[in-house]
Amino acid sequence: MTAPERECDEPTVQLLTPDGLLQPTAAAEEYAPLVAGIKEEVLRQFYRDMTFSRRVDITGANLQRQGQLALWPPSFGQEAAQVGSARAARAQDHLFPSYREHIVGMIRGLDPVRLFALMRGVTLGGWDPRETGNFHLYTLVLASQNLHATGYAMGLQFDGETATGDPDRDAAVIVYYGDGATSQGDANEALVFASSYQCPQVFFVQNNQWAISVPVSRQSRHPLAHRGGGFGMPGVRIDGNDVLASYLVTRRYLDAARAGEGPSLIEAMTYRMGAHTTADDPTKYRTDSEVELWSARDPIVRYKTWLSGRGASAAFFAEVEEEAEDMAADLRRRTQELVAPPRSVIFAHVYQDPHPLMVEQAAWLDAFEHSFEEGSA
Ligand SMILES: Cc1ncc(C[n+]2csc(CCOP(=O)(O)OP(=O)(O)O)c2C)c(N)n1
Repeated sequence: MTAPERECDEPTVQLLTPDGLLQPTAAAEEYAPLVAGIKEEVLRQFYRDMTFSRRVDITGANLQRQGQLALWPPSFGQEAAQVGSARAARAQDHLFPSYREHIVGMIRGLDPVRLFALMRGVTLGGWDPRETGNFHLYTLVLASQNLHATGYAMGLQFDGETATGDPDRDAAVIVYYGDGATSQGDANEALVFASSYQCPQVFFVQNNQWAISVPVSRQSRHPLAHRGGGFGMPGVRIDGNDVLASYLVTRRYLDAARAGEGPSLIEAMTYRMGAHTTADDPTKYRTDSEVELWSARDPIVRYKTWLSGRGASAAFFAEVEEEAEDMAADLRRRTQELVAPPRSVIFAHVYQDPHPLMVEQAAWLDAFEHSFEEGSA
């Protein structure tokens, strides 16, 4: 059974229809009046962010095909879910990604060349979250970030960094994970602890319908949003391709978390338009008609239609395109200039003090590398 066949009548918060009309669903009624309160510059920024996100994806995929990156995990199609939720976070909040939240990191100030360095394999790790707006490290170990995030949220609580009543200081945590990751033990343990301790945390599930080749219908027999209720916290399904829904619903639950009202779970219904990664061929397991169905729900197209209807000019859209192209050109240039570190770096962070076996291995590697030099036997 393919993913769309499993779509059901679960109430879904949607403000913008796929045609770009502001027509809130019943579940979105309480959010509809809030749209008018979002400043025009913020609305424009959502569009800029989503355009940048897609441009970064195209750049990453192309560079991988040219042999400049080892791998690229695209977020193509998931722009609205990511941008809306990231823009809902405050400066003091902490964001824990999986491996696909490129624009979330960029919104928090991460230079995308750091992501490309990771995918090029010229760095062993990530970044210092204190320098990236509390955007924590990527992880390929599904749902490991959920435990890190809940641990962090518990820490904020124990340290009195939340629920003090000062909105400029109170902090919350948001963790991003996929529909496949919801089946991991870690994801469920994190929900238990977050609920028991009433942590200031939002669990943001991007239900992009597929866990590589496994459809969400195999992961869960009921909407993932219901998992929230099962753990004693609110669970809400949103149209993840609607940036307004993503922004307003995440803002509401992050505000609640900071105010001491505990955790919540948001299921953002979206679709991975591209491959799982550049190492995957989705035509092997999903149909063209399914992809077409979701293409018609493109998050950027609908938002552009809505913004145009509100008066955004062709000049604005052209300017954003140009900015995105400049960003991509700069990114391509800097990626190709990245230099691989010496192989000995693999020993750098294993032990604090020299370890005899490691010293021996490092010497072996050194001799091995020298054996390729001219004149070596
Ligand atoms: C603990 C663990 N088990 C298995 C894998 C292999 N794996 C990598 S991605 C993936 C599917 C993840 O799907 P989902 O959580 O829906 O996220 P998406 O990639 O669709 O964003 C799997 C099984 C892994 N990385 N980590």
